[in-house]
Amino acid sequence: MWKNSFKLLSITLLLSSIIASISGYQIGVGIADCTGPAAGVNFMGYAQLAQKGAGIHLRQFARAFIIGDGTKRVAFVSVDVGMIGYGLREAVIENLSKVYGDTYNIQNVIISGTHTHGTPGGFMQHFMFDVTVLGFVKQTYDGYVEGITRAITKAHENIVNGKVILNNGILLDSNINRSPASYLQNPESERSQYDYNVDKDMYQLKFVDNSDNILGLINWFPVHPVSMNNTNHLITSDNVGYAALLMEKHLNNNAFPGEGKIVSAFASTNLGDVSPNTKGPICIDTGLPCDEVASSCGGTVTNCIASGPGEDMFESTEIIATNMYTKALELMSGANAREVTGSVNVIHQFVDMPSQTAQYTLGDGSTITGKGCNSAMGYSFAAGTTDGPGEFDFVQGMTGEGTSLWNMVRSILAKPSQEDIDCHAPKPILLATGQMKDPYEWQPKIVSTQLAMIGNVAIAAVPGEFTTMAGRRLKNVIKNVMTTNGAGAESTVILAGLSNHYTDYITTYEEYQLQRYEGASTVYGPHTHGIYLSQYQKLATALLNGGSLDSGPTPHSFDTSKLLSLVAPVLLDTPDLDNDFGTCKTQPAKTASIGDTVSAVFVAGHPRNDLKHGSTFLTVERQDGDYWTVVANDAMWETKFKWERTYLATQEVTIEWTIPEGTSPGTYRIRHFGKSKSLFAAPVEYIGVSNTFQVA
Ligand SMILES: *[C@@H]1O[C@H](CO)[C@@H](O)[C@H](O)[C@H]1NC(C)=O
Ligand SMILES: *[C@H]1O[C@H](CO)[C@@H](O)[C@H](O)[C@H]1NC(C)=O
Repeated sequence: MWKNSFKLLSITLLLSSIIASISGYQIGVGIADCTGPAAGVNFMGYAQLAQKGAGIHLRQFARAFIIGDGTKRVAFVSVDVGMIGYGLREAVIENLSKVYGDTYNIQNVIISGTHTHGTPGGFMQHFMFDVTVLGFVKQTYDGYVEGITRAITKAHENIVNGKVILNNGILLDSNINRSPASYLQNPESERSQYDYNVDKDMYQLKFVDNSDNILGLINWFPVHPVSMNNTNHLITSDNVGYAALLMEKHLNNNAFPGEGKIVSAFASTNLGDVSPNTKGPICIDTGLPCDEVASSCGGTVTNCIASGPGEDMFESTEIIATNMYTKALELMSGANAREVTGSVNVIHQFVDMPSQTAQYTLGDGSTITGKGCNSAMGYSFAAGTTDGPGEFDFVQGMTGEGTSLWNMVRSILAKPSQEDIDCHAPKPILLATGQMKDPYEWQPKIVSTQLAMIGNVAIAAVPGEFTTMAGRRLKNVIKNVMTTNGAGAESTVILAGLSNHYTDYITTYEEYQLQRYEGASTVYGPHTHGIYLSQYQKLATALLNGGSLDSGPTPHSFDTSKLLSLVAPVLLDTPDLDNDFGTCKTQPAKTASIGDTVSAVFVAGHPRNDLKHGSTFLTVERQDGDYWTVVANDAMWETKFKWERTYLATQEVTIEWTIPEGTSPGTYRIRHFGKSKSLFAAPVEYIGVSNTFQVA
């Protein structure tokens, strides 16, 4: 008996060592639609109450990648959302645990938001982040949880043996620094080590099976997905989302969005001070440059707006997306790429930020010690940025007290304590969120920190938006731990931004002093960045030495049924007087050519009656004999789905299709799929169809 077991054990050991050497990693990729309510919910990002959703340009997707080495695994998910909240991640992990036990847990799941500013909000729970969306929106939250869960489930089901390949390269003309004056606060000796004031490197992990067939890609390039500005009301995944769609279309033989097997994410990284609006800011009323530090024109920020490189926001989105896609394609083809080998490891710890003290190195090499503060937002936070200015009389770079109106509002909410004031200096406190408990916690106090390694490639999952230099310093600290622990000189650190938790911005200590928007939004005070430097150093050291850390304190969690919500549900849809739901009120033109935009208007129910995940509100169809072939749906660049309330409960949708190159001539039609709701009844389906039209 003993002998047999021993024999079996040695055979197993022998086998597993052979398998390990020939099979490398276990890799699974998956993509799922996670689009939020298509209309009636405010977008998350610009904090503009007027920016309410009213249709779809590009659907939202969750893209999941599982990488295992036979012992350990890590799941990385990039999601087309503004950011990730603790509750969202917790709910995804809980859902997964019902099927997979503890295979996917708080330790090994990284969920990173792309930071698009064109998607529905209301899923964050912390009051600060839901207030501009009029509170918690359960439908958004459930839609995101469900989509992300499904992407990971699909990735799990697709696991095969494969390899990981790393590449990187420079992409120019696609990002600029939107706070160059802050960047200049970093010492010259440090800045001179870099060619640009933003990172221009795109990092790519390519996943292939053992026959070198591509499974998927994760690309990281630092840029805010704010090519679409705050006047946009159509759901969009913005520049990074469109880059992903272009790549997936290419790799999947023109499959429709989300329907191909090969998945390519363009994930967020140290984009804190990085804008895609490459023409830079000007005063749109006078054409003159804005004030460099205040980002103001004639004393207010409202007219200091950045744009470009295109003529309008759609063209700008397309240009930046195409640049990223083209670069990623070049990296994928493999020159200078290296295969990643070595074990998979991941470590996670929650940290109570206000109670931390850290000793760390500044840009000039000197050492400083400082402590965390209770969370608070500075005055210049309300000024917004040149990608989307604020609405009141705030400017950037405010280190003195502001107007009396805001001082009054502030004192109603919560007066900062003397300790808060001293701790955050030189930041003048607008919102002492750490003191604000009404109606519940405003900003997190306990945050998630996490570090994964695949061989000697580290992925640092950070809970917010690191600026360029803040990101570089963090990467250097981790790389230093790696090289001194024998991981080799070619060790690479990738920063995965807006992961797991959201805590606004993280600037360097030097940048913080100027109190532009990013510094004013660095919530735990001047040493926030230093605390992260020492925390990730600790994570890296523990991970490389096979040690483990305690899980840290438990973050505040919310009962979703008790969260404040001012977004009313859909009670009732009424058709218009003479026409039933689905009636095509305005028919498309009878003939059209490539490049033209064809449109049709339908009597509609509210799009919030159904998220239509994995489905569509519209199709464009071509007649092939007795059949109709779908040539476009609502997730594609060339279509737009626009919703409008025409009278009380009466609504219509306009469907537009810009006929792309390569469309075959023939007979076409547009269909609309919706649901309508009567009082106290569940929504019922209806279908609308337009007259046919000819594409010449
Ligand atoms: C947004 O972009 C459009 C062009 O697409 C432009 O007309 C408008 O002025 C921009 N608005 C803001 C606030 O950036
Ligand atoms: C997971 O949880 C959410 C709510 O937390 C729920 O709406 C969703 O349907 C659940 N199931 C799946 C498979 O995502």
